[in-house]
Amino acid sequence: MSLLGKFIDGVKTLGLNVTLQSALYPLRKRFYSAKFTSPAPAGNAATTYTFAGRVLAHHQTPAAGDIGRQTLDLRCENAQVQLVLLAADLIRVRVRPNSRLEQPAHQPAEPFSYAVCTKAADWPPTPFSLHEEQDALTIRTEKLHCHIDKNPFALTFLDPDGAVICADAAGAGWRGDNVACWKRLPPDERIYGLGQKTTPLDKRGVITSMWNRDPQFYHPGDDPIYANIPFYLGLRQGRGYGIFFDHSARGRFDFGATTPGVAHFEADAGSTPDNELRYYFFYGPQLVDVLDRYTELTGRMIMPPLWALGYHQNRWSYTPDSRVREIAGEFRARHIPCEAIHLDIDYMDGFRCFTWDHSRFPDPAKLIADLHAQHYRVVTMIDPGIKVERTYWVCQEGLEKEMFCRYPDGKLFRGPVWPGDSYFPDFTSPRVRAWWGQLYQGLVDLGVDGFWNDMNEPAIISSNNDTLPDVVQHEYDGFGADHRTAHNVYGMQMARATAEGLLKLRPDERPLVITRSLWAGSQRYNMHWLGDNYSDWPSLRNTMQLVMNLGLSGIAFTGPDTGGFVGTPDGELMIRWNQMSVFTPFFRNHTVKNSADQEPWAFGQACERLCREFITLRYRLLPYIYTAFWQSAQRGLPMARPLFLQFQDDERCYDIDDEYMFGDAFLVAPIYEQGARSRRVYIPAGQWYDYWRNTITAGPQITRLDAPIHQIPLLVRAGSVVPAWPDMQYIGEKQIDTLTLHVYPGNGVSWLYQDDGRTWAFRDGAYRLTRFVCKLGARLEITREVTQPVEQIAGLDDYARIRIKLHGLAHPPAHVHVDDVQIQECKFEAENRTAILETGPFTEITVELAPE
Ligand code: MIG
Repeated sequence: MSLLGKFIDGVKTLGLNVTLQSALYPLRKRFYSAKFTSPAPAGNAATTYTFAGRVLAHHQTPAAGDIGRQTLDLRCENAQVQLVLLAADLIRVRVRPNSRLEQPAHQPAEPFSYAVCTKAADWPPTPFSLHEEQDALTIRTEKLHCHIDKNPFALTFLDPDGAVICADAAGAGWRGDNVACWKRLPPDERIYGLGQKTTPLDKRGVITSMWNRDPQFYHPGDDPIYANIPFYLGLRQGRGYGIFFDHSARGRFDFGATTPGVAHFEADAGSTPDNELRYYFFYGPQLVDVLDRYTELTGRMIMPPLWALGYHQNRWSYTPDSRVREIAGEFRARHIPCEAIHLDIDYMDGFRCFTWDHSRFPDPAKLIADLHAQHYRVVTMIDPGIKVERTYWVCQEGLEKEMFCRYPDGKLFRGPVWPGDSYFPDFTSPRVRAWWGQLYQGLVDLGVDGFWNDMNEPAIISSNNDTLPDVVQHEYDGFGADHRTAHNVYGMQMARATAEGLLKLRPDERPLVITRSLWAGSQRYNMHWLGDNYSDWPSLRNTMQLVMNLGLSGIAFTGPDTGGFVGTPDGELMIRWNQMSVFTPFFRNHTVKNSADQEPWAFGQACERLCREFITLRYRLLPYIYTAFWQSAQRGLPMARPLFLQFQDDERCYDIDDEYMFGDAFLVAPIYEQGARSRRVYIPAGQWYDYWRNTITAGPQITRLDAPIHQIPLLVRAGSVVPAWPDMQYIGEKQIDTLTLHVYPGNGVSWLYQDDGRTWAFRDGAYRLTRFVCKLGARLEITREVTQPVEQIAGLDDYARIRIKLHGLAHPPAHVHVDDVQIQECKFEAENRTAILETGPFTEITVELAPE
């Protein structure tokens, strides 16, 4: 597009004022950067690295044989190194260049980090032994050995049998203000994680940046985008490990792209408090255990309110209020389940946060009350940028209380976003977070249920998808840092301010905060959506990689704009996308401003019917999906899991990124090609049921599964018990007294987690956990065990009746006993290969299967 064309386009969406400010922003940014960046000190230009050098002395605390927090300090030629054993499979490494030891803001004894919530002192003591040889030291725990070469200093992590898990190449080094680290990357190792990455799951051969960025629409391969997390998993020959580089500063990973066989990390860590290299090494060997530990260190997802798992409808923007009402009415009239309607930026008065446009929304309280009466939840957007305008109360307050980011000379930073030139709250200040949190009071009083934090990379609207200049200053919780170091945590701290504010304003309710930018540990405060994708097939396919990668980075709760944001899908894409989104953690339809309608009924009757069917399926599966959330909140286990997480010994799973497990039972293989009516699927070891046909397939094998337009290829693991609800239009529509258990004969353990779906009562034990064990031998046995007392819990369905659906039977069962009483009534549906029986809360069911 010509410059003029771009300009005209910009004026159409942004208005003349913002377009001009945006066009001028790069100049302004250059001016301030030049003004405040002192000529680089000699070291900054350094192209060569310095390394720790020889180990001169070491010191162990506490002394050998004592139990306590185990620390090994090493004095090297050029650095101080400290290894702290936090657990038998977790070691923290700090390398502090001698040249930086005297820096005034030098790292305190216990390093500050926005990611880490379990501090060193909080870990229980771990026994370890230290062995010294002439040229080496070795730390040994029951799970992990760490070999330390003395000349020069280098680390090798080994398993207790002596197999190398991960070894230093050049090890830790630094140049100028940067810190860096090099590890060996054997040819058969896979690398996963790093946050929201559009590249294929395995990151070998990739150079990728740690810099949260609004790409203004992205395609597969675009990098970096909104949410980057410096944590990766390595997997080789069945052994999995993890490394978390605890640096929020602008950074970069290079997995063998520049030097084959070497993985390289480097961070622009000049500004305090990142002036040391610091990383955490985790060993599995199971990757699920690495994720468990990683989320023990950086925190786990808070349980979301149940309504968050329903279907959400959005567009940029539903306005005026009559249009919102119309949409709400349509869903109910058409019997398409829907839980929440989102209000994008146009509900605000001129994009001023915490205000309403009263011409379009004259009575927000009434609108929200009416939507609540129709059983909808309402989510509103809030951006970080606060319009520069004396008469606007948030701006006024922010100025008076000094809440906004500044340049080194104290001048306020301004940058153009939706409302035009804006100030940016410094969310790295506890004071600012507390202030921001209570700004939500008005929206909470109106009854708004959930909050959506956009643009918090932070994004500036300009010709090159900009952000704040490096020289902008941040409080960084008392440590002080410039924007290079604060940038990546900015969005995380905004979402934290929102979540913490909501906890004060509505202490009994679990908050729902949806955010676009993330950093390590964000899972403690918010969920995420995938941002501005395209309405095309490659973006549908990419969703799987994005969701899996985020899950492997601690962020389990995310999902795409279903149907795609930019552009307009056709009916077929819409159907396929909805089929997949049933099996992504977050399920929301959203589209860009001025695009064609994208509601499920906008593509004709066939599409509407199938969308209805699949959204209804999502609601049926809610007890199963909620249980998967609970598992994630317990152990950091992603909900959408790459096959290798479940089948780590099967190397054929290591590169599969177009199918995944959703929870324990489902293997999902979405259709991502136009016109495809079948697809190739890798089926891992074990017995699997075709969800649609109830036929049995055995893995491992590669097979082709049929996918007529009304079906998504879907397998269920044998031995699963999948709990399900009746059809409903919204959560709470029905008092549910019958729970359906879909039983897929085989051997396995399944769970059902229940709580009130809303409050924190579960933390005091107000939850119910049921364990189902399926055993298939001469007969099928299903046991049900409630592991948490069954007293009445407010808001909990009791399931007086249980309907069992036995799948995959060629013949009616010969006998069925429920708790030793023979059941006469057992309905058999030959065409569905299903037997159905009705019972109550049982302990054991045995089924005598008829011979095939
Ligand atoms: O510059 O609020 O990703 O979901 O609809 C665009 C308008 C700002 C970006 C978000 C998108 C949202 C849009 N926002």
